[in-house]
Amino acid sequence: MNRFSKAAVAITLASLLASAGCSPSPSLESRIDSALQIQSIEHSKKESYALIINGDPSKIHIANVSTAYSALLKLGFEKDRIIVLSEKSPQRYIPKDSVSGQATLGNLVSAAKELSKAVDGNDTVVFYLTGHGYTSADCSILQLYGDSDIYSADFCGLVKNIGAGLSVIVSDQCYSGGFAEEFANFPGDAIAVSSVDARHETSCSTFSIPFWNSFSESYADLNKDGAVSVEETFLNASKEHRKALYPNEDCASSEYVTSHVDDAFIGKP
Ligand SMILES: [Ca+2]
Ligand SMILES: [Ca+2]
Repeated sequence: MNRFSKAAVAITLASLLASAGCSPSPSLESRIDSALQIQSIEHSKKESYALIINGDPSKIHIANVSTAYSALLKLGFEKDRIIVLSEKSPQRYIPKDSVSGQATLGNLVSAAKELSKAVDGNDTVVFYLTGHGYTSADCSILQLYGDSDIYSADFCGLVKNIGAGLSVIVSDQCYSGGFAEEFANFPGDAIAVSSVDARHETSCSTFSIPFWNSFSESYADLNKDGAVSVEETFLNASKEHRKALYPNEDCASSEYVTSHVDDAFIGKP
């Protein structure tokens, strides 16, 4: 059984339990459905959505999630359009206005499915992946919560199915370059950045904290046009990352991969 078949079985099982009255709390899908107001959504509106994914309970990864969440709010993302899938109990540090759940493969597939109903070609979706990553047979893999993970190619497939006008993918786990590189031939507009290439381990926060914080720093606006773009915040984060990990250049070999676009702004101008 492949990974998606396993996820489909898990979702079916959850649906059966729910229909039998065994689940007192609303499912992740129904909570996302309600937060995004999918039934009454006006597709002509240009919206920004975010999906944060972290499978690890360590403080450093939870701090990454919180930093990304705060930065997205500062950029003008609305709380009810930020979905956070993070380890065991993200509701401890994510406000109720945002939907949160455990970062299992089943929940990730459900979140992507719900987003695909809300999102269309005039919307932006930002994905942030953090936690532990590893590699097997030259494939980059992100550890999810519990006994699950996702391969870079499967993740790229989920992003493709969501169908945003612009997809921005930020990943900082070890071997995360494999995730960024998946988007080089993406059919839509995509910018994918990673803290390291597909062949090395790295330190996540030395990249991601400056990445998320740079959006609101005037010094990161390199061309002085009044706003910090994705490439500008990437360049600033890469510089800080290299400085923090010096002299280990392999661990700081961050990547900036694009498809059909060179750079973009995210959030509200
Ligand atoms: Ca729209
Ligand atoms: Ca700028």
